[in-house]
Amino acid sequence: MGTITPPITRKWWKEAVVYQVYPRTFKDSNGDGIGDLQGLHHSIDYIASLGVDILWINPVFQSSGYDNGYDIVDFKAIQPEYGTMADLQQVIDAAHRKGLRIIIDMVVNHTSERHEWFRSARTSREDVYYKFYHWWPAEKGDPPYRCGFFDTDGQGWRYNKPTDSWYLHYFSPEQPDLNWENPEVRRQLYDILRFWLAKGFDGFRFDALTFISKDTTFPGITPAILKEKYHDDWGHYYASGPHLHDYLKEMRREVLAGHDVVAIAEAPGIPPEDAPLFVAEDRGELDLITHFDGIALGYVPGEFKKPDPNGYNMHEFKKVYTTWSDTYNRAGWGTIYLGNHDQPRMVSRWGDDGDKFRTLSEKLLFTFLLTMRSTPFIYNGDELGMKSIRFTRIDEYEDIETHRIYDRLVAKSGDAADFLHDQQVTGRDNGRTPMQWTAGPNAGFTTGTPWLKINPDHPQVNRESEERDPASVLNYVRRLLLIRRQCPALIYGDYTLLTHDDSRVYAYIRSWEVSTYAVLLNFSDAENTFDHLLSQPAANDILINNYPGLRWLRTGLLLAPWQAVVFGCLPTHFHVRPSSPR
Ligand code: TEU
Ligand code: CA
Repeated sequence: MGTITPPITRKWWKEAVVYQVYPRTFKDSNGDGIGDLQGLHHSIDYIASLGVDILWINPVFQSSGYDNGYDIVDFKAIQPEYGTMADLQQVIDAAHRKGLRIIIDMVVNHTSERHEWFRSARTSREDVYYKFYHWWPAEKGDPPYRCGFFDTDGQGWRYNKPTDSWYLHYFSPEQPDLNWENPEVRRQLYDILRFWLAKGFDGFRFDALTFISKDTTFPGITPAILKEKYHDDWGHYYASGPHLHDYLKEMRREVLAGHDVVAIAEAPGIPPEDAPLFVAEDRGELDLITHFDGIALGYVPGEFKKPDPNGYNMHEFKKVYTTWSDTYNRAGWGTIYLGNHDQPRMVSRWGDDGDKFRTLSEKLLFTFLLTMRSTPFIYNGDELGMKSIRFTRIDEYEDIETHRIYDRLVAKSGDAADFLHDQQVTGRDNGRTPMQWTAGPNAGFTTGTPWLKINPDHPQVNRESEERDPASVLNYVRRLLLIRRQCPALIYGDYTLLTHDDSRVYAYIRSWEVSTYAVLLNFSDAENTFDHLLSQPAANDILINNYPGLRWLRTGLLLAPWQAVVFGCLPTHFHVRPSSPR
């Protein structure tokens, strides 16, 4: 990409592809059944072999283990089950030697209840750490309702006897929210961030960062207000704190400025029109945010992760990704992901994970992910085509979210059968089953007993056999990553949606200067004709195709079920007739 001058500022993190490793699930090195840093260290060659650029690891800090590391007890220590600080340093150094950048997940919205700050805070209102958290004194009556996502009573406040007050927790009661309105809290957190930059990390993925600022008058939020002002979404209210942007600017000045690092925030509750406020270069805040509009599709609005029986709708899907892509034409740069550690497996959610179409649809999803105008995130195991495990019993789950909501429903109605059924589609543990390295015992993940059941399909779906198969998902992903690297137009080029009205085919053009690419994706298990091509591209204009060939009809191209194809050639050779925007 030596000579290009894109219409926007070039940055390594715009041209990069992120690979997310959930360490618990990735590779166990000592037989205790839990993935660890040495396991990751020995897998760096594999990660580099994919052709990705940035490695994001989920939290490995000392934690009380309620939420797999998202409940931090000591921000500067490593959870012993993952290894030591020296092990982490080896991972950082090995990644750098392989030309990878590496970023760490920082959880700064809350701590563990066992963090020394909170243990001290909860003893007395006079304690210096009391003001590190948010409290509602009991003499003011019951606190105004807040949603606690992972609490059995659904409440975001928990009563603490020694202080006779309630503390705020947006997630579980074991995860009290830090009081960012207190400058001393921010000072301490910035110090922690500097500590990790000094270890050699190339940036951060900030957990739930849009939730950090709170209106400490804690106004009443009635269901009517929530509906009218916040789209019935607590995440949207939580992301509306009064000083959010002040803190992000301060963090940039105090910590990030002068470092060649990337700052990525998980950004629940942010609508596309607000995204530039976070990532426009002249704002001096963040570099990238990850939105939730895509992964919310196909769920019943207002109900907790209830799958829509009709699945997701292609019109909505195209609308979400087109809107977000257009947002960043004005300012900033986007991200795209179809799965992560909080989601079911992407092939189960967006493709068809049945035997017939699993490989084809997984390849189609990767074709989409890696040809959009955004920094793509690949979640470990998706490159093998891993699918959701679909547990049937509550005791098979480890996830705090599943357990707490199950308990809440059982307490309420004595029955959580429907919920368990829904969790087969939406549950987070679907995406957390151990990585499938081999066809052998425990998929080569561990020599011990895995912390979470391994998907029984691992004899068919595993790295070892896919390495040998040129037609595997793994090798397809490698080819796509190479193509993205070689075609700057697939990174920086304009995005133009072609199939506005088609309910099954998602097709778009990526173009920039003399390069034009057409991406054709048949999101269905039926054949579909595509008639936007006026002439037949030559065989060597096909960059990638998840089928051995193409079928041309007089009326156009006949796309096979879940067929994905990318054409590339000069715009003059390649006749494209975009449909008029709706
Ligand atoms: O996710 C939190 C997050 O913002 C959403 O998934 C949230 O549950 C949703 O907006 C509620 O409507 C992060 C981590 O990725 C997750 O693994 C942690 O459990 C969570 O924060 C708490 O730290
Ligand atoms: Ca281990």
